[in-house]
Amino acid sequence: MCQKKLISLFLLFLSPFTKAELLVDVLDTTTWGGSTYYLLDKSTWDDAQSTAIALGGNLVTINNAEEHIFINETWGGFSGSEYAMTYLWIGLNDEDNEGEFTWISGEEVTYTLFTSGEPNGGENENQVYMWYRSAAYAGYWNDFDGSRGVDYYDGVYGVVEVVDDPTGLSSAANITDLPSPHVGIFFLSFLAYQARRRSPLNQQPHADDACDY
Ligand SMILES: [Ca+2]
Ligand SMILES: [Ca+2]
Repeated sequence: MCQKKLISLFLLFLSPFTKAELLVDVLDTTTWGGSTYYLLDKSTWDDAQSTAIALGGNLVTINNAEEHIFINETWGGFSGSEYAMTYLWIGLNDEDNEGEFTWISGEEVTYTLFTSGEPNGGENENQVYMWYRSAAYAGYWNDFDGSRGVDYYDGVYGVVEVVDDPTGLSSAANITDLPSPHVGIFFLSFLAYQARRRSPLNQQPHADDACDY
């Protein structure tokens, strides 16, 4: 076999790795809070997640209200954006254990925003979207059948998150690193107690020493 043919065969072998086509098209991208986000075309939840992995991330993990608001204002149904979608897939699901919702990224669940009456789908609805059927829904969440993302009304569009900086606002690592409010209140109380003990007023005998306060 001539050398040219060998090189062609080698390039053909490499092509799936060098020209990886995404399963679902990317429509838009932006960055926020230490992550890069992609809006995918309408698809099933599984195809959106496979595409997210190919992009280096997962379907979005919404760690806090700020991240929810960011998505509302970027691609939510009433954002005014060119890509304002009625339904957005997120990474929350209860595929493994019915009723136990987890993030596909593996990050811990620190925030949820199911709309009233949801989740209600039992074993028939194991993936979650953000909902903008009317302004009143404001992106509240609904468990749904992940296989129905293409033909369901105008489709369900995946939101992908690639975490670039785990200490950013977009990540659970940022949240778990914060001391709990209880620790903060205890610490402030301790400081106030110490300040009071050291106050000159408290170092002198006082007529009201016997009083409770
Ligand atoms: Ca539901
Ligand atoms: Ca996130």
